Amino acid sequence: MARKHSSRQARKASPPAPRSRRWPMHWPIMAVMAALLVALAVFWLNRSAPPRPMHPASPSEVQAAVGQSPDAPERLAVKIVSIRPHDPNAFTQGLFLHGGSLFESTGLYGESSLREVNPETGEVKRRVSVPQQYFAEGLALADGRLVQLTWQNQKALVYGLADFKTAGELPYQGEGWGLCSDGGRRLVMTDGSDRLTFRDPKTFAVLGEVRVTLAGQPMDRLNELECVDGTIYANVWQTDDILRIDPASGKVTAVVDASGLLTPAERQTTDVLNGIAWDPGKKTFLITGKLWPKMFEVTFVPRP
Ligand SMILES: [Ca+2]
Repeated sequence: MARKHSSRQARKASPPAPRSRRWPMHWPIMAVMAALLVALAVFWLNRSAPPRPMHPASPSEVQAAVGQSPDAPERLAVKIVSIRPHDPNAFTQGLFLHGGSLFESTGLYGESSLREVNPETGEVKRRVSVPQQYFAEGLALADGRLVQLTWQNQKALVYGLADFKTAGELPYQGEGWGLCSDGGRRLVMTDGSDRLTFRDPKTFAVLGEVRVTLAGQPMDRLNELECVDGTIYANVWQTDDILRIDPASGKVTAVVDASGLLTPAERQTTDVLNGIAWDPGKKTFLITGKLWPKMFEVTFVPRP
């Protein structure tokens, strides 16, 4: 008690302590100043950080950013050779030419199909429906059979080339997007990422994989594929860009700007570009897309 009393007295009696009297008067000002400094720092940091894109950069955007550096891939455009009809109800997911016929896989639940199409007229010569639980994706010829990916069922559907009869299933892990046959030696598959997976054409076993980069940046959303003499072409989902890829390194060696094939009015009723088929006889590509009313026979030329 005595100590308490005496100390209270002492405090009361002692002269004002300059520090303790000034501090209570100024701390709100200092707190406000500190808050202002923090706010300024946050503002400055946000300003100096690169803007976050609303979506991953498209290959064309990355290429434009790279400019003419030694790492920059070739800039190509499409030159139209001819225009053919395409079933506007075909939600194209896979496309390739074999023996003068076009083989096409179409997607969507309840609407997926496997087709043989006349490449000149767009006439559907044969068509089988895919069971409604599957959303069909990429298509390729593998070991003499047609192999059709499914989006999320983790199995490929196998058909006889001559009769389109079901001939088994091949399991895999992850999503199925695009597929092409690399000279019959191996299959190349995409899954919506930046990865190309190489698979055994008979067993579908994984033989290896490579990540695709453009000037060091990963290129994801790789979709429909076309294997052409050891080079891989992939269109990029939700863009009009087609990439030419070196499968050994994963490096993009050219970006093909395939925009402008459809008219603005046609774009209103169609989905994205998704279909590349190489014609080895004519050295041209057939390009189409989901619900596109046309197929375009094109060559890839230097961009103007
Ligand atoms: Ca293809």
